Amino acid sequence: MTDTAAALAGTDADLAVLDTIQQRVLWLATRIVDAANHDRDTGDGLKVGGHQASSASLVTVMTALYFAYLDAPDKVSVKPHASPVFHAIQYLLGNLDRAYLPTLRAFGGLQSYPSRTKDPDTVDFSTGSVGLGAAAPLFAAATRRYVDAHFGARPRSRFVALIGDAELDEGNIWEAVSDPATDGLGDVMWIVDVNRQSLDRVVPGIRIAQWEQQFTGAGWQVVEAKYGGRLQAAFARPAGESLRAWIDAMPNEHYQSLFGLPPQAVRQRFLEGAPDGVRRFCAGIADDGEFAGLVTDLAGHDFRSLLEAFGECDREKDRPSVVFAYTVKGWGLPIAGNPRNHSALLSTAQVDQMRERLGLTPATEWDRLDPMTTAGQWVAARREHLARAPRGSSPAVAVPDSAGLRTGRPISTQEALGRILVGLSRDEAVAPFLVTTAPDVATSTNLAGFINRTGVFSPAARRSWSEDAALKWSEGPEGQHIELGISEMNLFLLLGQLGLAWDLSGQPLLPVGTVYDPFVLRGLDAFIYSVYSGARFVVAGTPSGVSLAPEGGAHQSTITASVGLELPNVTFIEPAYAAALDWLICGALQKIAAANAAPAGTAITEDGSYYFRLSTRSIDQGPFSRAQERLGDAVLRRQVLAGAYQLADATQAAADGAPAVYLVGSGAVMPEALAAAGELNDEGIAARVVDVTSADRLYRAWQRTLRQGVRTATMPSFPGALRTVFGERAPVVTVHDAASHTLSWLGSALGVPAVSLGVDTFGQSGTVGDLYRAHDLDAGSIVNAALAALAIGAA
Ligand SMILES: Cc1ncc(C[n+]2csc(CCOP(=O)(O)OP(=O)(O)O)c2C)c(N)n1
Ligand SMILES: [Mg+2]
Repeated sequence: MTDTAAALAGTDADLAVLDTIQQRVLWLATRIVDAANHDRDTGDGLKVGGHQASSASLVTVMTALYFAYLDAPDKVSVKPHASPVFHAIQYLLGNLDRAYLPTLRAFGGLQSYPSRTKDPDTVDFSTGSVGLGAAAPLFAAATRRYVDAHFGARPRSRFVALIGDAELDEGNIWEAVSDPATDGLGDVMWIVDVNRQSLDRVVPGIRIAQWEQQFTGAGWQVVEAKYGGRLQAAFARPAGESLRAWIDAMPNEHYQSLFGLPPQAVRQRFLEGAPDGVRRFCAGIADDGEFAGLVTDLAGHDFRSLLEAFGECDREKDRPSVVFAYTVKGWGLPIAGNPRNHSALLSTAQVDQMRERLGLTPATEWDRLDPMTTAGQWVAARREHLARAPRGSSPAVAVPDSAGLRTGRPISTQEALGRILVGLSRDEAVAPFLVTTAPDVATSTNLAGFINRTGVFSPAARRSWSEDAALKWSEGPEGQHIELGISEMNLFLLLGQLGLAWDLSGQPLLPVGTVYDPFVLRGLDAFIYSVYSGARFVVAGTPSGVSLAPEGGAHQSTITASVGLELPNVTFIEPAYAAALDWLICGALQKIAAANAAPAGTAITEDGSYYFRLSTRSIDQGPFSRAQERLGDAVLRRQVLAGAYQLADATQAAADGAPAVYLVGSGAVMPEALAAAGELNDEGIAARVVDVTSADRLYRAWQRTLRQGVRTATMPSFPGALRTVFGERAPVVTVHDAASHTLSWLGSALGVPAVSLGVDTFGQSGTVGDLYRAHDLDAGSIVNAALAALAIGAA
């Protein structure tokens, strides 16, 4: 517990100051939403929205945190619908300009939900998709543990999450809590806002008991902040225990119905079905107003109870803690406890009354607390206490252009990835910063070589019980692979936090994750969450496509390439050849290293995170070597990084005046494209083969020039990346072991007829030959597609 909090738990005067502060926080949060809805003319007829009730239920908890408990290095994730409370607090602390207060949900204004990348004040964790922002601090704490073990201890941070009670329905919460990688994180404190309401309804029954068992079973400390001071005092009186037992056993719906009632009706509703002992005890409290206040006196609105609960969490060093803080949704507002209050807004008259009650006027309503008052001085002291030291900058990790991968034999991109990582782990400048992770697929995605060299991370050294020459699996604090259980959500949440270590732990890392490509979709929302938060990492989806032939439809990815291409802040890359992959992985890590090292506020051009779609199909590397001889390393590398290069020229015989066609492939299907080109060239058709290493980079280059044209109302230019490779105007065939749509835009970009081959139905078991034939990815189908494209062009 901090000094302030320790000192404070004792004095009523301090609690009174906190109460003054929380009244202003509640007012500002309420008014921020009110202004968004009533002061602005949006002109489009759409309701603006915002959540006054959800905000109000966390006002006491957040006031206790920011104005008594937190220290500067602590990191907090705020539940999405409490963003007005967060901004009100940042404003009172002097960290947010007043001009922003009326801009909630306006373009360029305060975001609806806390956003690391879009909000003007410092947000530690983005939230919005419930469950994800809640779990993020757990992975940030796991990241800090890793950073401390490898680079020396940082100043201690506590990782706090403020979570709605219905948010605990999200499965990813429990995946995060139960993963051994999050065991024992004593600096984690989750605070559940137990207002017994979700969006639609009062949560049925009493869920808490079950949730508490789930946390306890996963090794967490569970702390309850349930009853306020008045109720606790009542319980301590003779026969008071019967009152506690009665409230404890009361279903949520019954308890919640008390809030909508006038005080004189509360007693009867409260005592419906109560045993005689409870009735006798309650008869001793004659005043209806006092009675109603007593039975709804919850610890989530009682500073002393909350600070005691936080202190209990603080004292627990060896496991995460969760506080169940019982609150009232809409606390202090006329909509308090109403089961339909989730999106309810106070009327203008109600806001006017509230302003008046607080002694504010339209002229003073947005003011900060007067610095001459005790509350104003308290806030000023907290502002100083919470001021963070500016993040130091360190030189970028010097990642080489290539890990020096050499191979003369056929190899798959998946195997090549494993060897590239081993190569980088031998590079002393890069190795310390590499960290890999996988959801129980490390060995089957070829991370074994890296793991053999670097070991598996565990906070304490662990004895190995098996001796395996091929895989060492030695676990200890110096290990650089973090193994997860089978949870793709956890993979992307951990990658996201490793990818933010430069910010939240002051230590740039180079995180690399692997996952079976079809199951990228299983973690997609966490993937989106992490890149929306600004995290930078590399993820390899492997194996991928129907090229994983024997495994069948459940393991064959189809739409992942489209997903990779369309995800903002993600660069999607799918090379065919090992040497190209080497350049591309190193290029990605170079960009991550540079962006991580850039001082805050610098404008940097970066690609965000990187998604490599890799295959287990070994292919002959000869064609790439020949392209290397033809183009030279420097030119070829530049083109590979830009997104495409010519893998094979048309043969001379076919070149003189022959009809021309481009066979454009990506990934594991390049051998079929080459074979088809051979056949076409033999038939007198000038077929050139283009290997698309990043459909995403090509597409972006095209879109950039188009948008430029749109914005300036001028003729768009033809992007360089396409011009270099497609020198001639000729029909194209696109070939991809992924949805045919992924590359089908090329025809439009080049202004030529296009036939797109790809996998548009679910796969099945078979051989690569069987499946390529079934999906028209075999050389014969590619030849026919070329003839069709030529025919369309000629028609
Ligand atoms: C993944 C996801 N699903 C649905 C929603 C829509 N939603 C927003 S809040 C909410 C209910 C939240 O209830 P609770 O967590 O108890 O919050 P509170 O009562 O504090 O508002 C729902 C369903 C969402 N934001 N994210
Ligand atoms: Mg709730």
